[in-house]
Amino acid sequence: MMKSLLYPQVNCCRKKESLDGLWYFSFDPKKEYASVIKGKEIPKDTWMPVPGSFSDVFMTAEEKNYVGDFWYEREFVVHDFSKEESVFLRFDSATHRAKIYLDGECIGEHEGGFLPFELDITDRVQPGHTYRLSVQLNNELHGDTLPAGMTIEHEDGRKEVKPFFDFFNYSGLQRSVSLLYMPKERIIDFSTSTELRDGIAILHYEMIMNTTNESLSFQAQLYDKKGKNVGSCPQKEGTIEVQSPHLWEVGQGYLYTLVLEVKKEETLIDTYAQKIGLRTFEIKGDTFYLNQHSIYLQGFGKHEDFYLTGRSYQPLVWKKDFEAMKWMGANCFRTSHYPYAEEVYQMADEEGILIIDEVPAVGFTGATMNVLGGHQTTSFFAGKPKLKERHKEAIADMIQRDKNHPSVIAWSLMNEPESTTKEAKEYFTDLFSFARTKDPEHRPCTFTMIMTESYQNSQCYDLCDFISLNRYYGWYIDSGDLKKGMEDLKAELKGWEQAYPHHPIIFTEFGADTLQGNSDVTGGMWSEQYQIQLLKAYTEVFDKTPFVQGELLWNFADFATDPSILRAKGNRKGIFTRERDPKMAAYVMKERWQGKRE
Ligand code: BDP
Repeated sequence: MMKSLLYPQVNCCRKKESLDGLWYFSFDPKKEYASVIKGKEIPKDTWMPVPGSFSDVFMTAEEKNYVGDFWYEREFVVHDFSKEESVFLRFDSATHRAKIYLDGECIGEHEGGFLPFELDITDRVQPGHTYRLSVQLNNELHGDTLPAGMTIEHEDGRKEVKPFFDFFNYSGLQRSVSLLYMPKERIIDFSTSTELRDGIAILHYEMIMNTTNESLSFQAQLYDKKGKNVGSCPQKEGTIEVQSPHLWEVGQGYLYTLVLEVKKEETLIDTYAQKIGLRTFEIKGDTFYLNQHSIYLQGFGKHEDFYLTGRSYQPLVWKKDFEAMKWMGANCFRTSHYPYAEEVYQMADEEGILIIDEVPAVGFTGATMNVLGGHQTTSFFAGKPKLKERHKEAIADMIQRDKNHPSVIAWSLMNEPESTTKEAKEYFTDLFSFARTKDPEHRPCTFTMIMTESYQNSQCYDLCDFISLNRYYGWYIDSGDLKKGMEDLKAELKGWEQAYPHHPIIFTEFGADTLQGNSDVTGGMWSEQYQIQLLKAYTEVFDKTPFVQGELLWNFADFATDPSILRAKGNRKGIFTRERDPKMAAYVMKERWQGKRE
């Protein structure tokens, strides 16, 4: 049966209890606890807040950089539930893989650290009883995991992870955990899409049930922001026409509420409500159209990353990030390099900010530093059936989870993969056609291209609905030489115009590492001046190139990475510092973006 990834909801048919808070926590370097857990508790070494990334709270390198198995454990009580209800454990994410134990018995597992999963525990629990919930996590990376990397085992048994990507491998229960009580016969998914015709918005919807019971009846109701009913349809699948619709727009995230109802005879047995936006997003020729008007994308590549709290979902940090993005006049961000917490998309819906949603397919070059050694002659994709299976599952789950958000306008299926070989071509072709079957709204699909690959050598760019370039002219290439850098940038764009005409190109990454407060009147690399000069130079070129339809700066804020000769306390390409103070370049880009190029 199809899984359900619907965001947990509390209403007259659905209940939720949060299991967030303090859990016991233990590292398990020798993988001992799984075999002893039945009947025993894991050692209560220490405790850890959920949601949280464990690394930055510790005082030793061993703990911070721990790689291998580790455990979270707590108890919970099951409340009364009826025969018509089922009980589930829901993990908003568990990074990177998890085995779940109830009173010492393994009841399920999940691979992949950035998407939710549910486990049905109805037959294992009784109302009023207390249960021990133990979660065995593992944060190793391998050549066939998403994201990709490698794990080395040292002689003393200590494991070390080498990510094939440029962000710290934070892990743990980084998002919420909850206990859900839901109707046995229920809505497990639904989809929506909007059509605009002669000033009328036509909302298409479809409910997916976990039952084929033919005696059920269905109803969909649409309410505006004031709570006024603006349309309804008495079917499982249908359309609702909205006259004079209030469209969802950038900066004006007007949201209607779609209420889905299921009745058995006259009794309401399930209901699910979600805020939705009425909007269209299309590509025609080399231009993006939001609600049939052209739109230029301006904003950031981001990370889920903050001082101390690592990659864990922190609503206040996100509130700050949205305020900062609005302050700058940004209208878009990419969820580089993994799907973010579900609440982030809800916030973007409310704010009217566009999202390019990316799966955790990063590091598919097989190099520990993608910017230096990313280009290889042998294919990363040869003989990796497991990787493709996992990649498809992540794409399917991301699309299923995020498809009803008006903020989501496109899917990014990989960041900087090797795309020059015949194995890559086969892999990508299969993946792109798979993704295209999953989204009822048929959003555009893309992958972001590494600097060493372009129209000359990539075999896969023609699968993209729009081209996404990560470019570092003036930084990794033509370092410190913006004149040469811009000549190379212009030459590349000219080449693209010939090779793939009538398609939009966006810059999903461009930027320069910059130490806040490092002022250099001669504009040397790493200075605030250089960051400004580089961004100005790129954007001047963009303004003269009509098919460049978007600029997403790398990165919104400085972020944590593994230490290396290229990284001093992380990647410093942020327009904001890690603490969210604007660097001087923020004011320059703010002025540009508030001038609104559309
Ligand atoms: C690109 C990657 C990104 C890095 C960035 C950089 O997509 O994850 O952080 O380069 O080097 O290759 O700053």
